[in-house]
Amino acid sequence: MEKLNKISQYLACVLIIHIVTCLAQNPVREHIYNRREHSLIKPFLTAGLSVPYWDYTGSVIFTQNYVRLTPDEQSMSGSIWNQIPCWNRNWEVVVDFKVAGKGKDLFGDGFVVWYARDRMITGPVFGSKDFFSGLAIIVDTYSNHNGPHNHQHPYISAMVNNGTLTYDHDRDGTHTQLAGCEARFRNVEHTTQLKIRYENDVLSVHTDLENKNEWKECFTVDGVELPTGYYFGASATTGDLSDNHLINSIKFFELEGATTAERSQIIPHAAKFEEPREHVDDPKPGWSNLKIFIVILFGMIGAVILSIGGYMYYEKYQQNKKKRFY
Ligand SMILES: [Ca+2]
Repeated sequence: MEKLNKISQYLACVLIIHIVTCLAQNPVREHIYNRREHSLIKPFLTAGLSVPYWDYTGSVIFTQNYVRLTPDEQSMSGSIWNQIPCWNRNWEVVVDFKVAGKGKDLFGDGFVVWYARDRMITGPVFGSKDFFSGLAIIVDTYSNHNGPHNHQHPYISAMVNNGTLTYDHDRDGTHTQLAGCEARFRNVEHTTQLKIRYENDVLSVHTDLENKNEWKECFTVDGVELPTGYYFGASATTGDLSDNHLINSIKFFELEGATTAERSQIIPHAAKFEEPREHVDDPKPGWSNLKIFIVILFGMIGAVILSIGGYMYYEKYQQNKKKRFY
């Protein structure tokens, strides 16, 4: 009997140690659940050649290993859209992607990961509609603009739109972005990933681009209000310049927080972002300091010559006047 007690005590001890170890390894606070209906994972195609939970437009093709949004050819455009609206208050989406092409210095245009009200509508914003409602995580590979907002490309940025803002390609969307970061991911062999996390109105984007298997912060912004009931999607476009834009997987994770329809009526809003400004053409190149100096110098010389000339004329006039009296 005593032996049985000791054994049960021992087993209880082992069980407690096991639970404590498990809790230490998997902190309870995360509560992340992968949700299949918002994810795009292999095998993409069913036996009947349909794609569960996703629709697609344009140049999209599905292979065994990836979904190709565009090929490395000019003037291509394609999008994929989740069929099921997302009712989760808090979520995380991990996009495994590949951007590669023949172009060494010139390539484009890029792709967008969407959380938007309207789906399957093609348009000018990387293959999808402008004046959208929702969130766009824009992965812009081509710099359309060298100006005051200049940064290196590729560039990842976020835009929240309530349907009234236009994405200004000529300014690479810098007038409407919440935040952004430079990123290098083209033509690499290893996996490149993007993690978009939306939790209690805080939006953060992390990248894993250097094959180190660790997340690097791109940006975090708070005060981002997004309704529930929108759709996830991805779209890409090529123009004069091109690239293969491939999606290897989209994994959706449910974070702790209510699944709610109550938030479906709120209007997308970001507390902090650059106010939309009128599209102003670049100013004509300004005068250089040297040019200004030369102009001032010649101006002064001119003024001196005029003064001397004037004085000499005056002197001569006075002399002529005196002559007339004599
Ligand atoms: Ca661009």
